[in-house]
Formats: sequence, structure tokens, C-alpha cells
Amino acid sequence: MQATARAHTNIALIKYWGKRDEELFLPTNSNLSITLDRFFTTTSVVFDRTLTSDQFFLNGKLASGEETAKIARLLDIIRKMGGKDIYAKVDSDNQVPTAAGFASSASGFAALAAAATKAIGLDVDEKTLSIIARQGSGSACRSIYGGYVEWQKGEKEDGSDCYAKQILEEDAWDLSILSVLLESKQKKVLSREGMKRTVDTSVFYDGWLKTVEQDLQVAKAAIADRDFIRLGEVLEKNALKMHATTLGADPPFMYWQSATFDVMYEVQALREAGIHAYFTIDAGPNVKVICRPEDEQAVKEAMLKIPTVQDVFICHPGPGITYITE
Ligand code: FM0
Repeated sequence: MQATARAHTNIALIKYWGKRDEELFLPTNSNLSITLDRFFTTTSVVFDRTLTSDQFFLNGKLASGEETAKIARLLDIIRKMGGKDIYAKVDSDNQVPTAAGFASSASGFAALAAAATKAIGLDVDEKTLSIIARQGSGSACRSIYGGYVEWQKGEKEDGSDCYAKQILEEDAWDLSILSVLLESKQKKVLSREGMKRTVDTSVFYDGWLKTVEQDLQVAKAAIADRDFIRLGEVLEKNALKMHATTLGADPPFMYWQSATFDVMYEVQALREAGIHAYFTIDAGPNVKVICRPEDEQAVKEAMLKIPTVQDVFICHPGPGITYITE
């Protein structure tokens, strides 16, 4: 009744921004990400009849009641599927610098779904695993797979056709994804809360919905053709549009800080100097810069020259779920 699994973080090139069902984590639009090699979560799960509640240890420390409740919710789904009513001890180790603007929820829930299903004795395929992980955090359904991954929004109300799929293996096309860590001052609006407020109130949300599927088609075609410039242009536009929706929300909010602009302008300057680099930003101030591997050192150096940049981590496409035997 014990298993250990590892899942890597992912960065969306075409964003998941808005739910049509909050209970089941069903998105309003299909989206696309790259799973990254450098940051991951390793999770061990033991189902134990002697336990009287779920126990969750995060990086060796007993987690808060709120954090434990979130994982217990996903364990409930897995217990129901496995037909077993046993509590679990969950040990999660995050090799994810959350300060670097990487949410650990995608890798965390993907690793939990994989380890817990295996520990309870379920033999699930990747599609089922993706559906389970999605119900912990939407973006987690993409971290089941390595490389380039599409999350299809599906049509059904029960979410049975809403899962991710690999569209290209991690070693089929190498790109560099530079995670640019900035000095962060303000308190942030969490992605879950931000996307809900946007769907409910933003006067610009319609514009998002009208164009995001087209952006996705362009990105997929660019990946199929290994057309870096086409991919870069559409991923940057898509990120800007997602952030524009927050400005039209009520009350309005924005994830960018002055340092975020410093990086955006530097990326633009690099392009003017002939280096093809593009940026994307999630629900926070930090920026990810995407470029060709041969340009990664030049881009890193340019980023490190910006006074408000604290650090730069270079990532590449990484693997999907792996099981670890001790
Ligand atoms: O990753 O409410 O998965 O496509 O990172 O847990 O389902 O944390 F920029 C925003 C991720 C959203 C875009 O949202 O939300 C993306 C975002 P949950 P997530």
C-alpha cells in the first residue's frame, strides 16, 4: 500500500484562464504547456489502516489543516475509485523554488495522483491519471506528460473528456525556458481567485474566449513545424491577452510589477538586436523567457544585467510522471 512518484512543473504557452465548472476543474478553453526538466515534486503515499485521518508532510514538516484538506479532497476521489476507505500518510518533497514564480501545485497534484492511485492498487492509464490530477489543480493534469502537452477542454459535463495529451516528446524539440526571478513586493491575487474574478466580471473576457482557440491552433502548427518564431509570437500575445483580462475585471487587478516591465522591455530590445526571445507570465510578477538553446547564455546575461532581476534559472523540456522504487 505504498508508492512514490515524481512529477515536473509545467509552463503554459497558451494559458488556462477560467473555469466553466469549479467543482470539477473544467476549463473554459483548451490550452498548451511545456513540462520542465529542472523543477519537480516527489511524493510518497502509504495507505495505513491504523491512521484516523490523512497526514500530509511537506518538505519534512507537518502541513497546515488547510493544505491537508486540499490533498484529502483528492485522496477522497482516489479512495472512492479504489473502493477502499483507508487514510493515508503523504510525504511530499518539492524541488520547486516557489519564490521563482513556479507554482508547486501542478507538480504536487500530479505526483500525488500518481503515487496515491498506485499505492491503493489501482491500475490507471495516463488519461485517467490526468483526469484525477485535474481535480486537485487544473494545470496538474498537464504535468502527467513530458514535453509539449495540450489540455483539451472537453464538452461533457462530467469532465470525462477533459484531460491532457502529449503532442510532442520532450527530446523531439529542445527549447530554452528561462525563469526570471524578480524582487517581489506586493501580495498577490492567487490564480484560482484571479481567474474566477475575471470570468465573473471582466469586460475583456469575451475577447479572450474569442481568440484563445485560434492561438492554440497557431501554437500547435508552429510546434509541428518546429517554427520557433511563430510559436514565440503567439505565446507572447496569448500571455498579454490573459493579463489584459485582469485589467477589465471588477475590482481590477494586475500581476505585473515594475520589474516585470523591465524584463518585457529587455526581451523586446533583444529581438531588436536580432536575438529571438519571447516572454510569458503567469499569475504573478515573474517572467519566463523562451528562446533557442543557442541563445540561452546571451539571454541569461541580458536578464542578469537588469537591476531588479534577482536570479535566472535555465530550464528545458522535461519528462512526465516517473515512479520511484526504493
Ligand atoms: O498554467 O484553480 O492550475 O495555464 O498558471 O488550481 O485549477 O493554479 F497564469 C495562470 C494556473 C493558471 C495558467 O491555474 O488553477 C496556466 C495559470 P486551479 P491553476
